Amino acid sequence: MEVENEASCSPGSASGGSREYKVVMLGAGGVGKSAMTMQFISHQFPDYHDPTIEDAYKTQVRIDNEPAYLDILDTAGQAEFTAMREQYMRGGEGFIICYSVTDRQSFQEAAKFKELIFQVRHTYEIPLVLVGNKIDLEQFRQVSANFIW
Ligand SMILES: Nc1nc2c(ncn2[C@@H]2O[C@H](COP(=O)(O)OP(=O)(O)OP(=O)(O)O)[C@@H](O)[C@H]2O)c(=O)[nH]1
Ligand SMILES: [Mg+2]
Repeated sequence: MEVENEASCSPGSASGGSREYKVVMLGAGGVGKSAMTMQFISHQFPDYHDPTIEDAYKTQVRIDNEPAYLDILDTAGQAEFTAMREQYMRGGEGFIICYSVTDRQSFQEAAKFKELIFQVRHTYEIPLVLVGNKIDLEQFRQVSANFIW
Protein backbone atom coordinates (compact mmCIF):
# COMPACT_ATOMS: atom_id res chain seq x y z
CA MET A 1 0.00 0.00 0.00
CA GLU A 2 1.08 3.59 -0.42
CA VAL A 3 0.16 6.44 1.88
CA GLU A 4 -0.75 9.45 -0.22
CA ASN A 5 -2.14 11.91 2.30
CA GLU A 6 -1.63 12.21 5.99
CA ALA A 7 -2.90 14.26 8.89
CA SER A 8 -1.65 14.22 12.47
CA CYS A 9 -3.30 11.98 15.06
CA SER A 10 -5.15 13.43 18.01
CA PRO A 11 -5.28 11.74 21.42
CA GLY A 12 -8.25 9.63 22.39
CA SER A 13 -9.66 8.34 25.67
CA ALA A 14 -7.68 6.40 28.28
CA SER A 15 -7.99 2.63 28.85
CA GLY A 16 -6.38 1.07 31.93
CA GLY A 17 -3.75 3.78 32.04
CA SER A 18 -2.96 3.51 28.34
CA ARG A 19 -4.29 5.89 25.76
CA GLU A 20 -6.87 4.37 23.44
CA TYR A 21 -7.25 5.42 19.81
CA LYS A 22 -10.34 4.53 17.80
CA VAL A 23 -9.42 4.01 14.16
CA VAL A 24 -11.99 3.26 11.46
CA MET A 25 -11.16 1.56 8.15
CA LEU A 26 -13.28 2.95 5.32
CA GLY A 27 -13.41 2.37 1.60
CA ALA A 28 -15.31 0.69 -1.22
CA GLY A 29 -15.88 -3.07 -1.28
CA GLY A 30 -12.88 -5.23 -2.14
CA VAL A 31 -10.20 -2.53 -1.96
CA GLY A 32 -8.33 -4.44 0.77
CA LYS A 33 -9.42 -2.97 4.12
CA SER A 34 -9.62 -6.37 5.81
CA ALA A 35 -6.40 -7.62 4.21
CA MET A 36 -4.60 -4.50 5.45
CA THR A 37 -6.09 -4.88 8.93
CA MET A 38 -5.18 -8.57 9.16
CA GLN A 39 -1.67 -7.84 7.93
CA PHE A 40 -1.28 -5.28 10.70
CA ILE A 41 -2.94 -7.32 13.47
CA SER A 42 -1.69 -10.83 12.71
CA HIS A 43 0.94 -10.41 9.96
CA GLN A 44 -1.14 -12.58 7.67
CA PHE A 45 -2.47 -11.68 4.26
CA PRO A 46 -5.86 -13.23 3.39
CA ASP A 47 -5.90 -13.83 -0.36
CA TYR A 48 -9.68 -14.30 -0.51
CA HIS A 49 -12.47 -11.70 -0.42
CA ASP A 50 -14.94 -12.39 2.37
CA PRO A 51 -17.14 -9.25 2.39
CA THR A 52 -17.04 -7.70 5.84
CA ILE A 53 -20.13 -6.72 7.78
CA GLU A 54 -18.17 -5.23 10.67
CA ASP A 55 -15.13 -6.53 12.58
CA ALA A 56 -13.45 -4.92 15.57
CA TYR A 57 -9.87 -5.49 16.70
CA LYS A 58 -7.92 -4.21 19.66
CA THR A 59 -4.15 -4.26 19.77
CA GLN A 60 -1.40 -2.82 21.93
CA VAL A 61 1.07 -0.49 20.27
CA ARG A 62 3.49 2.27 21.22
CA ILE A 63 2.61 5.76 20.04
CA ASP A 64 4.97 8.63 20.72
CA ASN A 65 6.92 6.16 22.90
CA GLU A 66 3.90 5.58 25.15
CA PRO A 67 1.94 2.31 25.42
CA ALA A 68 -1.44 2.66 23.78
CA TYR A 69 -4.34 0.64 22.49
CA LEU A 70 -5.55 0.79 18.93
CA ASP A 71 -9.22 -0.05 18.46
CA ILE A 72 -9.55 -0.81 14.76
CA LEU A 73 -13.01 -1.03 13.25
CA ASP A 74 -12.95 -2.80 9.88
CA THR A 75 -16.12 -1.72 8.14
CA ALA A 76 -18.21 -2.91 5.22
CA GLY A 77 -17.48 -1.49 1.80
CA GLN A 78 -20.42 -3.24 0.19
CA ALA A 79 -23.52 -1.09 0.12
CA GLU A 80 -25.86 -3.69 1.62
CA PHE A 81 -23.91 -3.66 4.90
CA THR A 82 -23.55 0.08 5.43
CA ALA A 83 -26.41 0.83 7.85
CA MET A 84 -23.96 1.53 10.71
CA ARG A 85 -21.93 4.07 8.76
CA GLU A 86 -23.10 7.21 10.53
CA GLN A 87 -22.60 5.69 13.95
CA TYR A 88 -18.97 4.71 13.43
CA MET A 89 -18.21 8.00 11.72
CA ARG A 90 -19.42 9.71 14.86
CA GLY A 91 -17.24 7.57 17.14
CA GLY A 92 -14.00 7.38 15.15
CA GLU A 93 -11.00 9.43 16.26
CA GLY A 94 -9.02 8.65 13.14
CA PHE A 95 -9.97 7.27 9.74
CA ILE A 96 -8.07 5.27 7.15
CA ILE A 97 -9.81 5.72 3.83
CA CYS A 98 -8.72 3.07 1.35
CA TYR A 99 -9.04 2.68 -2.37
CA SER A 100 -7.45 0.35 -4.87
CA VAL A 101 -5.10 1.87 -7.46
CA THR A 102 -6.63 -0.65 -9.90
CA ASP A 103 -10.14 0.74 -9.43
CA ARG A 104 -10.82 4.35 -10.36
CA GLN A 105 -14.32 4.22 -8.90
CA SER A 106 -12.97 3.24 -5.49
CA PHE A 107 -10.82 6.39 -5.63
CA GLN A 108 -13.92 8.50 -6.32
CA GLU A 109 -15.72 6.74 -3.49
CA ALA A 110 -12.84 7.60 -1.15
CA ALA A 111 -13.65 11.29 -1.66
CA LYS A 112 -17.28 10.55 -0.83
CA PHE A 113 -16.24 8.94 2.45
CA LYS A 114 -14.37 12.11 3.36
CA GLU A 115 -17.50 14.17 2.63
CA LEU A 116 -19.65 11.80 4.67
CA ILE A 117 -17.32 12.26 7.64
CA PHE A 118 -17.68 16.01 7.20
CA GLN A 119 -21.48 15.74 7.09
CA VAL A 120 -21.51 13.76 10.32
CA ARG A 121 -18.79 15.71 12.17
CA HIS A 122 -19.18 19.18 10.64
CA THR A 123 -15.42 19.70 10.48
CA TYR A 124 -12.46 18.68 8.31
CA GLU A 125 -10.22 18.74 11.39
CA ILE A 126 -10.40 14.95 11.67
CA PRO A 127 -7.24 12.85 11.45
CA LEU A 128 -7.38 10.75 8.32
CA VAL A 129 -5.06 8.94 5.97
CA LEU A 130 -5.84 8.16 2.33
CA VAL A 131 -4.33 4.83 1.32
CA GLY A 132 -3.91 3.65 -2.27
CA ASN A 133 -3.76 -0.15 -2.05
CA LYS A 134 -2.85 -2.97 -4.47
CA ILE A 135 0.20 -1.22 -5.85
CA ASP A 136 1.67 -4.63 -6.67
CA LEU A 137 -0.88 -4.73 -9.53
CA GLU A 138 0.93 -1.94 -11.36
CA GLN A 139 -0.06 -3.23 -14.81
CA PHE A 140 -3.74 -2.73 -13.88
CA ARG A 141 -3.30 0.72 -12.34
CA GLN A 142 -6.19 3.12 -13.08
CA VAL A 143 -5.35 5.79 -10.53
CA SER A 144 -2.17 7.77 -11.03
CA ALA A 145 -0.02 8.27 -7.94
CA ASN A 146 -0.02 11.99 -8.87
CA PHE A 147 -3.78 12.42 -8.58
CA ILE A 148 -4.71 15.11 -6.11
CA TRP A 149 -7.68 14.48 -3.90
N1 LIG B 1 -2.93 -8.02 -5.33
C1 LIG B 1 -3.40 -7.54 -4.19
N2 LIG B 1 -4.56 -8.00 -3.70
C2 LIG B 1 -5.00 -7.46 -2.55
C3 LIG B 1 -4.30 -6.45 -1.83
N3 LIG B 1 -5.01 -6.15 -0.73
C4 LIG B 1 -6.10 -6.93 -0.76
N4 LIG B 1 -6.10 -7.73 -1.85
C5 LIG B 1 -7.12 -8.73 -2.24
O1 LIG B 1 -8.34 -8.07 -2.55
C6 LIG B 1 -9.46 -8.85 -2.18
C7 LIG B 1 -10.38 -8.05 -1.29
O2 LIG B 1 -9.70 -7.75 -0.08
P1 LIG B 1 -10.49 -7.45 1.28
O3 LIG B 1 -9.48 -7.06 2.29
O4 LIG B 1 -11.40 -8.56 1.61
O5 LIG B 1 -11.35 -6.17 0.83
P2 LIG B 1 -12.29 -5.26 1.73
O6 LIG B 1 -11.98 -3.84 1.41
O7 LIG B 1 -12.16 -5.65 3.15
O8 LIG B 1 -13.72 -5.62 1.17
P3 LIG B 1 -15.17 -5.48 1.93
O9 LIG B 1 -15.05 -6.15 3.25
O10 LIG B 1 -16.15 -6.17 1.01
O11 LIG B 1 -15.48 -4.01 2.04
C8 LIG B 1 -8.88 -10.10 -1.49
O12 LIG B 1 -8.84 -11.16 -2.42
C9 LIG B 1 -7.47 -9.68 -1.09
O13 LIG B 1 -6.58 -10.77 -1.04
C10 LIG B 1 -3.08 -5.97 -2.39
O14 LIG B 1 -2.39 -5.08 -1.85
N5 LIG B 1 -2.70 -6.55 -3.56
MG1 LIG C 1 -13.48 -6.41 4.46
